[in-house]
Amino acid sequence: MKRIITFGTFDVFHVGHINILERAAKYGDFLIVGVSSDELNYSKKKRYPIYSQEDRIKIVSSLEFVDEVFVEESLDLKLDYINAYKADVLVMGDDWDGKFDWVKPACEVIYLPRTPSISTTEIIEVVKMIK
Ligand code: C2G
Repeated sequence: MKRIITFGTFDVFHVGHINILERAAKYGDFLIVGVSSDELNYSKKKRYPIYSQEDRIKIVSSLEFVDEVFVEESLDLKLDYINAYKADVLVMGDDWDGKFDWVKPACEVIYLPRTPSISTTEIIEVVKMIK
């Protein structure tokens, strides 16, 4: 039984998020998702996500290929989460390419290509321009 872990904010949930979670799930038998807390986002981006942590967790938990969800409180705790959830493989989008290689050899690390032409930031920009 292979356990996969991935992390993300999953704000303004879109098809790029579905695609990475669906592909991550195919690498094993059990998919665990760390959803970044509102405070972690604030510390990184100096703004809170549009969707609350509670709503983002509810959306990700509702997906049929997601088995377990927890709150990611800090980027520096990756290894602790990997160990706590007994993950065999860490999957991330390739915007993070190389950034989490330091968790090897605790687990395998795979970076998957991002879905082109869609992001939360772009959606927010487009919506802002609508009159
Ligand atoms: N993603 C993707 N294609 C897109 C947009 C996002 O494959 N068009 C992927 C990202 O590469 C990431 C996941 O979806 O693996 C979640 O993306 P974000 O919500 O932007 O998460 P992020 O803020 O990058 O994660 O430990 C990492 C943190 O949790 C932050």
